[in-house]
Amino acid sequence: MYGPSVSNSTIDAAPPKLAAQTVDLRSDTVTKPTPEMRRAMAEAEVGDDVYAEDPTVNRLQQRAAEIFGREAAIFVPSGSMGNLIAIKIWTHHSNEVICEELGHINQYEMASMSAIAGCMPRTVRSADGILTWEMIKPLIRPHIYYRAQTALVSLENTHNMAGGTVYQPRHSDEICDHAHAAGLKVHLDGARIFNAGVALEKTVAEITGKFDSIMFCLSKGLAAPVGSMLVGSNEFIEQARIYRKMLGGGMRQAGVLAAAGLIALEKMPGRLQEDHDNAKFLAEGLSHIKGVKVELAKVQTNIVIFDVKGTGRSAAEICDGLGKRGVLAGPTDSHSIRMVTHCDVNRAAIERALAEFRALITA
Ligand code: TLP
Repeated sequence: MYGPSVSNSTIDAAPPKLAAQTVDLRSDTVTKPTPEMRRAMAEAEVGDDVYAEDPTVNRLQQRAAEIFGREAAIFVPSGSMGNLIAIKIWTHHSNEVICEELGHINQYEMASMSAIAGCMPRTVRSADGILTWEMIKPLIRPHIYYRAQTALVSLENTHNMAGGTVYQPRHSDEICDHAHAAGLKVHLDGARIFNAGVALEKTVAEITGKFDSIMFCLSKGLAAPVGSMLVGSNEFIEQARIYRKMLGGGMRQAGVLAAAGLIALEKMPGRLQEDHDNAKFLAEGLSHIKGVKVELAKVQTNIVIFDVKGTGRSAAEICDGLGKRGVLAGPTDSHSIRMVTHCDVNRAAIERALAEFRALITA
């Protein structure tokens, strides 16, 4: 997709040539805008959003704030920028940010928290990507002037590289309560928070109420072409507006994008259960293939990460072979593969992916 060809990671794979019938399971970022989104984009009322005069962007921001039960929200070009803005607001240079080791902010955001916000990630590894206060507490630096100071805890829900795992709200609430008592802010990388809400049968407001800031993506399972939202207090969003501009993310007639975002927000969460069901079906099917190991209990949302060591082939070899058969997936390391279900792959497409996988392994 992007990056060099010498690589063993999902998102660094070389760009494939896509045939019409390709089953693209590399990510839910590949989702295309729906026909309704395209119509809304064509008809969107627009203005200059740097002057806060784009009515469609303003509507999207207001709806996002309402849905999350917060004072305000801001439309940002990407999830990565949203996370960075939050880190920038909650920290000073030389602070530390506690996060899970495989978290997106630590692995896939170009070290922006260090390069731009001047912070160090302080990481802890958790087998299912889910942190507890017991894991976080020992990582907090003592208040001594000659030690870097901890400023922020950042959680990821769902946790992408742990396979779409979900925080039980009582655990994330508990982390927020303890962190606040310790004088720390808590940010949520909720790129896929609507998937978590669906899995928990709770509203996103219910499961994010205690966080100081929330980033969520419109451009993943919700299928908007571009964009993410930052949500929080009026004061936080005012500061976010300044940093968004500083980072080059001030957009002008962005209503054409926000129009798709509004449909993503209102209409798409209601269909995510289908992606979760397809992920379970996929995982179940994979688990019957010789040499493949899937932890079915970990498949809670729309991401399936599975082990192929037992096939005697590397993850890259398998992805390469699948690609030639019209099924796209990406390695997450030398022996693991990630497949992500979304609205552009239906049950028949999943069945085809499984059939091609079986044929590849037995060939
Ligand atoms: N995730 C992408 C890749 O960058 C890995 C994917 O294919 O899953 N937080 C989380 C949890 C994410 O998964 C992603 C993107 C982001 C943030 C960043 O969003 P964008 O791509 O909009 O910057």
